[in-house]
Amino acid sequence: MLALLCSCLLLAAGASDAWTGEDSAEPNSDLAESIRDMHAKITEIWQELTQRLDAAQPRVTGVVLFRQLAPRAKLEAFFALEGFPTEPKNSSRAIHVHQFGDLSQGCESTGPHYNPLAVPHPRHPGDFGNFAVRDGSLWKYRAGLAASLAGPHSIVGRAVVVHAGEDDLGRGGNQASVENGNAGRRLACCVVGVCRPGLWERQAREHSERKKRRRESECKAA
Ligand SMILES: [Cu+2]
Ligand SMILES: [Zn+2]
Repeated sequence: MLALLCSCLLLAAGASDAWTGEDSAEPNSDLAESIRDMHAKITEIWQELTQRLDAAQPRVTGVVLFRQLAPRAKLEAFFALEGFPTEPKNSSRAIHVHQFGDLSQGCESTGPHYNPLAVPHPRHPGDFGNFAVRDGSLWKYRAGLAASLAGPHSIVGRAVVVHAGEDDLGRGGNQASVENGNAGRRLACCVVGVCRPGLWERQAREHSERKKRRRESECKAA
C-alpha cells in the first residue's frame, strides 16, 4: 500500500510542474488534458500494482476441524493448511476466531476477535496462538482449547482467520497487541459450520500418516 501511495504522489507532482511551466494560450484545456493524462496514468499504475499485489498474496487453503465430545468438554482441533510462502523457512502464523461469520468483504468483514467476556487478547476464547509453517504448510492437532461449539458463547457461525504474521500474545506494548496480537494481514478465513461425521476420523488418519512421513524423512536426513 505504501508503494501505491508514493507512486501516485510523484506522478501528480510531475504533471502539475509540466503545466505551470508551459506558456499556453488555452491553459484550461491544457489543464483538463493534463489532468486526464494524469488520471489515466495513475489508473494504469494502480491496476498494475494491485494485480501484482494480488499475485503476491499467498493462496492459503485447507481445513480447520473442531470436535467437542460434550458441551462442557474442552475443544480439540485439527489445523491443516497449505499455500504459505516457503520463505522464510521457519515462520509462525496466528490463527483466531473472529466475531462475525461474514465473508461479504472477504476476511475483513469477520470483524475483531470474538470476545464475549470483554477481556484483553490473548484471553479470547478463540485465541489459538501461533502455528509453525514448514515448507509452506501448517498442520497441527491441538486439544484443551477454550472455545466452545455449545452454549451462549458457541463459535459456530463465527469465523476462523489465518494471519500473515505472528501473534505477539499481548506483549507488544501497544493497544493493537491487547486487541489482536499485531498478527498482521488476514490471509484466509472461513465460517465455522456443521459437518457430517467421519471427517474427523479421516483427518486423524491423514494427520498420523503425515506425522509418520515426517519422522521417516527426519530419520533419513539424520
Ligand atoms: Cu485474528
Ligand atoms: Zn484475541
